[in-house]
Amino acid sequence: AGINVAILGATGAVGRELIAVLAERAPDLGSLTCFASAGGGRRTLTVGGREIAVEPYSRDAIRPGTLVFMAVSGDFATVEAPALVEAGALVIDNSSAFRYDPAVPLVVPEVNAKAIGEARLIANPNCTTAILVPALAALHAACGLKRVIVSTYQAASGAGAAGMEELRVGVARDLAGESVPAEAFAHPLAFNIIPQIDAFQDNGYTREEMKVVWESRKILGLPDLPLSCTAVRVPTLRAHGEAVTVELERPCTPEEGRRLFAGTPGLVLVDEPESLRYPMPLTASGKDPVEIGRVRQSLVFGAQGLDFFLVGDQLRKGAALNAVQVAEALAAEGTLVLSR
Ligand code: 11C
Repeated sequence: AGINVAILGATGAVGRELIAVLAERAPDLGSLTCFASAGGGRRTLTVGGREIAVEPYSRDAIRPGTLVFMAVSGDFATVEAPALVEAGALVIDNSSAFRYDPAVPLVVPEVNAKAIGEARLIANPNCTTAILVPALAALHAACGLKRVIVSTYQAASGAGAAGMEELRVGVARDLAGESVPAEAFAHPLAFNIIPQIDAFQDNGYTREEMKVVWESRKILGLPDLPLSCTAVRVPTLRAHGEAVTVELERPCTPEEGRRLFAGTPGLVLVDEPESLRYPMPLTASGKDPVEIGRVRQSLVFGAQGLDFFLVGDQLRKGAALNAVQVAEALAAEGTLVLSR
């Protein structure tokens, strides 16, 4: 019999993507039960042309041995994830509630599947981190990372289904000469860019920028890696772009960098400037691999530096796909033995 799976937060952008990714990659599940907030009552969702029943969540509805994907708020996960683990579930949590807890593995399977060990609660990283670390890990293994600078171009989907809808409505209203709403974002996003994602911290960086720092260091196992990030919201729908500059311990030519990226699981090299092919949200959206290209020798760090650009689907590798890959890693290691 297959594994029993539950999705908490099934009606959100990440929840819906989890349903789609599981249908593609794990069609033989024992069962899939979708939950949303208890207040919403019983309802149905249409995902990929299929009608999916959505149940109001209650802790007791999760049977021991269930694999639970949580796509809910950090506050909700803080309470429910440990309770479900205690009740015998295996939980993969998409929120930031447990990412910085040293006892909870934070996993991008291409990079640190081994960190999972015997854990029954695994944290899924922030989307911006998830699409970045495979390239950084490959560079570190080949040439040693010395310093990293990242600038992001983040899509509306990072603010969930409400963010995507606000952008769609905002563009239509702006074109009609009407006022543009700003609820999911601090300012109207249509025809704008916003250099603020999440709350400002005491050091002047935003929490989104610090997530990239904290999470990349933990996943790469490089707690002191000098890394800084500027995170910017742009009016695209569901794929984040990142301009990355690295300084390396050893020289690396752009050609070597391209070869390295082309051979790295989870990345697809799109780097043919002569035919105008490079990573873009329009080509990366809805796809599993992170597009990487524009690989250049850094004008600042010379032979030991590279500049490049990557784009990854925020809802796929940035969230749902990575979570399902964590489950696949558990299964591959034989640790997806669900009952204790
Ligand atoms: C954004 N990266 O683009 C955020 C969304 O920590 O899982 C994901 C937040 C998180 O707004």
